[in-house]
Amino acid sequence: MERKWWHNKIAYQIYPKSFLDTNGDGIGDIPGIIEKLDYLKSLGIGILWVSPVYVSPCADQGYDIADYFQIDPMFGTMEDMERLIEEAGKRDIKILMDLVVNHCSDEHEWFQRACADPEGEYGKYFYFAKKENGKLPCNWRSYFGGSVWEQVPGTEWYYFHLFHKKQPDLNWENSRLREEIYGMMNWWLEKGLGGFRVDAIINIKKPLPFKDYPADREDGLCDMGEVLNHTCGIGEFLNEMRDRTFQLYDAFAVGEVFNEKPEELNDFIGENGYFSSIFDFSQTMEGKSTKGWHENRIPTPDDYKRCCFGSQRRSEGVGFYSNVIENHDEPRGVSYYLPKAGQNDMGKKLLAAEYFLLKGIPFVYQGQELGMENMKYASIDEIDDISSRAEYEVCLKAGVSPEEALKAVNQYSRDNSRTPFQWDDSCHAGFTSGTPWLPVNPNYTEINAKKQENDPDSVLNFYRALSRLRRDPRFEDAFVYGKTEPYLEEEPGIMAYFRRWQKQDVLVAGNFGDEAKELEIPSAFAEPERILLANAPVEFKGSSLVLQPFQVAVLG
Ligand code: TEU
Ligand code: CA
Repeated sequence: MERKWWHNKIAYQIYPKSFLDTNGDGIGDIPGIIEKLDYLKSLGIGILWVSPVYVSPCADQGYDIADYFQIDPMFGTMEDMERLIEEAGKRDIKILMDLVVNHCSDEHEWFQRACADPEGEYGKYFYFAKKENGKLPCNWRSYFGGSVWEQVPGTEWYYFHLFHKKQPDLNWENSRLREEIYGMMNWWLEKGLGGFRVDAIINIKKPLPFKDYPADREDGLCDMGEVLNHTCGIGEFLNEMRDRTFQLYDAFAVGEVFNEKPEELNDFIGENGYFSSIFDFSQTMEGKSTKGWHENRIPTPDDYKRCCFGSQRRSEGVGFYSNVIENHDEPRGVSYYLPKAGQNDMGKKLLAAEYFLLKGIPFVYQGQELGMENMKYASIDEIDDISSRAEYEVCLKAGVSPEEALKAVNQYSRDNSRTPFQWDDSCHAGFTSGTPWLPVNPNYTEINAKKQENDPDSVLNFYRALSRLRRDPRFEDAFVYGKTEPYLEEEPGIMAYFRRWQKQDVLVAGNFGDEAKELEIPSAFAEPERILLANAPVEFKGSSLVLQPFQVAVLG
């Protein structure tokens, strides 16, 4: 396999609005990111994905772009962005912009022109239709609830949106639209970007002509998962996009892809795949229901292990997944994958080591390195996120009590991970001198970067150690290119694996159970000098490794 510059990188996701506010308006900004580049460097970060900072009315927190060529004043200026790229570059950190091209904002000039003349040139940048015999072209349910069709006020026209109605879908069948997008991407790449995180990209291909699929709820609509099962031919767009953009710049592109079939993985991330990598969402998808959040089931540690190992097997010899435990769309990983008894520093380090040392590119979401946790919401009125509000309604419509619906929102709300970064124990966690746009998690007095900075046993310093270990020349090839070999896979509560590469051999072993366990390991590993990292003192009994509850040990 040809070695690429991104193979051995550790990536970090910034949700700018909640990272650091430097001008007191309560909104994180680009100067705030620049201020913390040394902090990120101290974590060994080599790739920085910045969630959208383009001009946006913020119906979906920047994922509704009104101008792809301008920075929204709430985040700063284009000069700030250029300075970020430059300053990051000095520290050997590459910036990824978020590429949101399945849709734009309804306030984008293209859409404004399209609405003025749906049959004109810009109308073809979107999907417009009229009812026929009183019926819309299809009964698909948008991701944020309700029909994908929305009426253009004062006309008989409807436009298509897979997400919020303020996010009209772009028509990728139109080659002029595609040219506009590639031109825009290359304009950004010319600025020295490292590449893109590619948003919601599986949705750009629609199975046409539009038609109904069987309804799966009382609303008479059908889930997009079903529609995507009927979709083929996205490869033509994605190959073209790669050839016309990423490839010309040796850029890193990580796709937000949920539904790749095993036999398609090579097309997505193989040697000449559409993307450099795609996120592994197998654990994220585990237990999710199409009926709504109230029907979801939280994965157990054994589910988690099965998902991770499944992905490791599928991708072996094919390419690199990007590994995450959370992002801006998910609850905090430590509040989700860890059993209650393990939701403490010990458990947080266990989960960190387990996912971070898998094959693939580890992505850390801001605050994850501190072990930031879910928020507690006492009422739906405290929720900002449009998707959570819509899901709350879905629960109520399904006959779930308001208490249960609120419980589901507490568990799954996207706001959980969007609360401001906890820098210190001063007012608003040091995030802003003003009023934060979203309340800070009250646990900031306990969980904050300043407190963890000087504590050698903090979660933060454990992440730093993990990141140093991954780049340790003695083991780097094993961690980057080595095969993942599950060990004692059937042992409940235990997640253990080897990473093997030529003469380098590493064993990662962790206990998600609340009782100590003795694991028989190859005797060569059962030596104190082979302990590379652990979250508690490691004990050997002959050639057995004794793991306390929520203990993890890395041996090599
Ligand atoms: O997400 C795409 C997506 O399909 C889901 O993550 C979706 O947001 C979630 O299931 C709803 O609860 C991307 C972005 O990551 C997300 O923030 C945006 O809202 C979405 O695209 C639209 O741009
Ligand atoms: Ca600000």
